[in-house]
Amino acid sequence: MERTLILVKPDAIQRGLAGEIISRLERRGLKIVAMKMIQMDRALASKHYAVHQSKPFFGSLVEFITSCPVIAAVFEGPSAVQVARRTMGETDPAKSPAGSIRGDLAVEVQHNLIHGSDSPENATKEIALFFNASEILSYQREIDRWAGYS
Ligand code: IDP
Ligand code: MG
Repeated sequence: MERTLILVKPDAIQRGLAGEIISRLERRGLKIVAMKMIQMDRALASKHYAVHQSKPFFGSLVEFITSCPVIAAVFEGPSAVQVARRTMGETDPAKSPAGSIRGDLAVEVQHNLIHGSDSPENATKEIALFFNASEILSYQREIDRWAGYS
């Protein structure tokens, strides 16, 4: 069982696409184990996107991600990182396949609606930036019980 950090970005909130995006991840089979709406500040944005600090788009990326509230969530499931990334599509919506979130709903690279962790190691780090352990409410045991596994 794996976890990944998802951010529903400001463009998605402003366009009223939060439900659609969350729904696609849920319908894929990932489970929400934590979720909150937050206004990211520059400090959090800089930490979250530290790997992109030297890129020419870093400044505008921080401006964008702090421009209005985002929904931060942790999704859980088998291969959650890869499953979420495939459901999202490529970084550039223009290169994303139809059927993916970015391929169906976005056109430009900065305003690509959603963040998803790119590795299990980064997922662990990113989740810790946004959530305390006590805010992550896994109910896998209940799901196993319904399925008759325990
Ligand atoms: P990812 O979100 O698919 O993991 P990253 O390469 O980690 O993509 O880039 C982080 C975010 O920075 C992207 O989701 C996008 O919003 C923005 N971004 C990436 N490349 C560019 C670019 O070339 N121009 C403007 N913004 C970019
Ligand atoms: Mg990334």
